[in-house]
Amino acid sequence: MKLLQLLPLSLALSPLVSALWPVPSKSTVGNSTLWFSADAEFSLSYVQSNVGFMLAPSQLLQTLTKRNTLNNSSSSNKPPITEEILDRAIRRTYHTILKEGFIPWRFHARNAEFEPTEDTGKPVTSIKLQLSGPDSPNVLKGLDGEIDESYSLKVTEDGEVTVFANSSIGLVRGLTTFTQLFFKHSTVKDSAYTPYAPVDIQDHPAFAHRGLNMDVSRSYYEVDHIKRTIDALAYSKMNRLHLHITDAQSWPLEIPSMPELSAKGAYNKDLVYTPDDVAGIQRHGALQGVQVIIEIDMPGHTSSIWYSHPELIASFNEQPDWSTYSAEPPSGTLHLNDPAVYTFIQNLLKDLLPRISPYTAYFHTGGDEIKAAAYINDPTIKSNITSVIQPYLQKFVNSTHDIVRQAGLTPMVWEEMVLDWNLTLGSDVVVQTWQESTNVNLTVSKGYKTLAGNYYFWYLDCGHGQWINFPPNQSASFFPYNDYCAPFHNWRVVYSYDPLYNISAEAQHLVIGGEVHAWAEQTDGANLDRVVWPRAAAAAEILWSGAKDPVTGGNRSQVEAAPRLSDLRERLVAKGIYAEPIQMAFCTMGDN
Ligand code: CP6
Repeated sequence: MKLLQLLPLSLALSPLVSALWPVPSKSTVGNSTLWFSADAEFSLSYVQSNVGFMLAPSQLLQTLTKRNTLNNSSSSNKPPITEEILDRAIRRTYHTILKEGFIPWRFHARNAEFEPTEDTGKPVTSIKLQLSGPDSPNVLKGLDGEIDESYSLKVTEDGEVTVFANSSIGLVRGLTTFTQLFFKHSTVKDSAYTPYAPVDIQDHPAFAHRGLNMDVSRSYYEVDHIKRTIDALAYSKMNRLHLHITDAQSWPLEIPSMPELSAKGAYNKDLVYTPDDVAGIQRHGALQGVQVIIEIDMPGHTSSIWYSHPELIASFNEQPDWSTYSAEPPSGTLHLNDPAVYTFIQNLLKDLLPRISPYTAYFHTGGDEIKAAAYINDPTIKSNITSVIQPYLQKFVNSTHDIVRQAGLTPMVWEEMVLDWNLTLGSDVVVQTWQESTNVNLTVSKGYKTLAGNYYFWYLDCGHGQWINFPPNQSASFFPYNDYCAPFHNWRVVYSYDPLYNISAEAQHLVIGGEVHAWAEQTDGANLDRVVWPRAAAAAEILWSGAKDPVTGGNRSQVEAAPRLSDLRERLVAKGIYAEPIQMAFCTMGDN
């Protein structure tokens, strides 16, 4: 009964542009056709409205478009980074519309003639990118609240396009939306059309931090897999890739001044991320407004350090009762009160942080799933009593966070640091929750900036039926989180989570966003896309557009969302992302 009532209601209230994901804050569209083609003549200009001059267009464009007239000007004082962000955004826009663009046959009645004929509508004649002022010099670092990602997009019936924003990243978001207005034509060569002109969109994100946590320690991913994931994140208007780059099972991160760490701790000498790899990944992301945040998980989840520094690790690979000492085999934790560990962390971070800080404002110091029993075997603690361990943990985290701050970065931690261990952290620290939905309320009540996203709703790798077959010299065992990390969380589950669930109006500003998670015990390059996409995009809409339908005040309608998410999925597939279908063509195709 309820569903029957919802259906016509949601159709009546459906957002005006059925193709857009995530749904913009405000949009109106018409039903005139406009064409976009490689042969169309149009001008392209960057305007800084407060300065009032034309900025030099990129050389690149001339190779991408044949007869376009470009407004040239040498009076540009646009920072080179803004130039590079926009050059790339324009290349992507062209490529997405003209090369990747998909034919939406799945969304039309069987055998329908749904496409405009060549003589219908006008061409896009100009695209004007307008910035209200110069970018912040920190535009690549993406400190929450510093980069304004809002934009407005206007497309007139005469084919004039204007994207206006307060930062180049806002223009990136606006151009992304622009591409989603277009469909490739099945017979008119190198052409795409929009059936929606005129268009007027005003858009801004609901949450500042919209991310994916990707575990690249349990499984190694090729650099290109990570970059491809970043492209899909940006296309869904996500803006953070959290790389959980070290864990108990492998240390793939090369630290030049401590080469032994990855030489001995990686699965193989080829399965490492070099400083160039990391910088390349970060730059690839930052240029599209996706900051890559590196996590070194500590003091737990560190047994991979044992392979190079056994003297720093307690309770290594305790068998068969590893679960007394860790959440996952092999057990092992850094000594907590050991000057050698302090020196180790200092050297590690002094090497790593200056290399990553140009491209991110954050550094994640981990802190999840510490088992007190592990410190019985720590010669510097020799106790499993929480109250004995706690002051040493506090000191350890204080020291680590000071190093992070000295590098100009803001520390992030997992929720246990404040909820289980009751540490007192700086007011700058971002606490990432992952267990009960109600934990968001607990961390904001303590006054911490908080990230939402928990295993019931936003763990994308759940549902494999998690077993771990241990290496032959160890005992096989049932993997404990099978019980709660199952079943598979389909897109509706992901979409039905509200980061602001149960948060009072006064505390909501502390929920700065959230992350979906791709743990990698049973994910690698072969299934990455179908594990992450399009379900990460379901979270992307919650984080960009908000979980609540502004009209009904209730959760957003899954009935309304399904065809739009299907459309986004087609666009991801067209980009080379092997995203899963969320339904068969029949469901959107309807009857003749
Ligand atoms: N690894 C690390 C993990 C998990 C966490 N941290 C995890 C816990 C429970 C589930 C899935 C993953 N594999 N380092 C928790 C933050 Cl269900």
